[in-house]
Amino acid sequence: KILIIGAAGQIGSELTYKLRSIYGKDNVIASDLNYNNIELVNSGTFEIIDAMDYASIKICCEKHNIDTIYLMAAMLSATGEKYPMKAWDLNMQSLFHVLNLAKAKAIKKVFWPSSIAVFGPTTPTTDTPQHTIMEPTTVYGITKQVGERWCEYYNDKYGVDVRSIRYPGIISWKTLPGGGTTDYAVEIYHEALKNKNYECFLSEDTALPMMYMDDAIDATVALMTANAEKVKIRSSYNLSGISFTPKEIANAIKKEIPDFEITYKPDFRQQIADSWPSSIDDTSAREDWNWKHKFDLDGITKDMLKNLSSK
Ligand code: VAH
Repeated sequence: KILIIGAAGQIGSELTYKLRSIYGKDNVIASDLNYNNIELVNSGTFEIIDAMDYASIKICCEKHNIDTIYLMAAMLSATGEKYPMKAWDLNMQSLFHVLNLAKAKAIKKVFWPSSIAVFGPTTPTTDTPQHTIMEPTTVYGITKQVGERWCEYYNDKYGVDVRSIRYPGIISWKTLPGGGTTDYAVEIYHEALKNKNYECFLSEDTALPMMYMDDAIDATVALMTANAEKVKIRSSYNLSGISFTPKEIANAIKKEIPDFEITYKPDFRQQIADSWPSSIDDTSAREDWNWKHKFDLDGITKDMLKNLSSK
């Protein structure tokens, strides 16, 4: 059976629904810190797990006969800059707990999300290669860079089947933005429908790698269901769909909402965004487990506005 830790989060909540549609509702256990996401709690088996508490994870795995864990709990880039040591403790302790369960053979397989945040200002910014300089300047990015090293170490030394993807910014409508620097690209759709205008916390020409949630979920399932020998990279796979700037996403919205207006008021998150690449080379993912994205910016915009208006 599958356990999702951090199932109430942006990716965790959609992974829960997708994995239940593939493996059957009773074979996917959702968990998070509290019962706040009532829809998720009522959608199937739900357990309270504090990702920093080894015992709560171990007990849940024994109770439900878990063999695969998707560890989706983390503190993201912007929030991590406000609480550096909390971000380090949460992001690292949770990873060690799950890797050590796999090392002890209590579970068989692990998915752990990395991020383009592993890259820093000295990384080549366009078509960022799979193997390159990584000097991340955010706590979140540091935890992802170090986490990748540990994933590769546990795979190499203990044969742990851990798999990982460096997610770009992810756009989705089911959950509200959760403290990410790329979350301007989620907020903008909510504001466009509510107020027909948006004050963007990044400058108009800040290009960032992005992906629609449907593509991110499909890539995660493709990686986790690939034959183990195809998964040649055990740190984390570069992955990208598209790249765009706030100006480009605003123009895409204007095609659907002609009188939408955007203004720009960069804040501390501009420095974070400036330290990240503007586009990613994901050839390894395309070659190893035939990844390809489906959604372009117009497709994302239409789907976001349709789903948010009917929500
Ligand atoms: C963040 N959405 O902004 C996350 C992600 C690449 C960005 O890691 O922190």
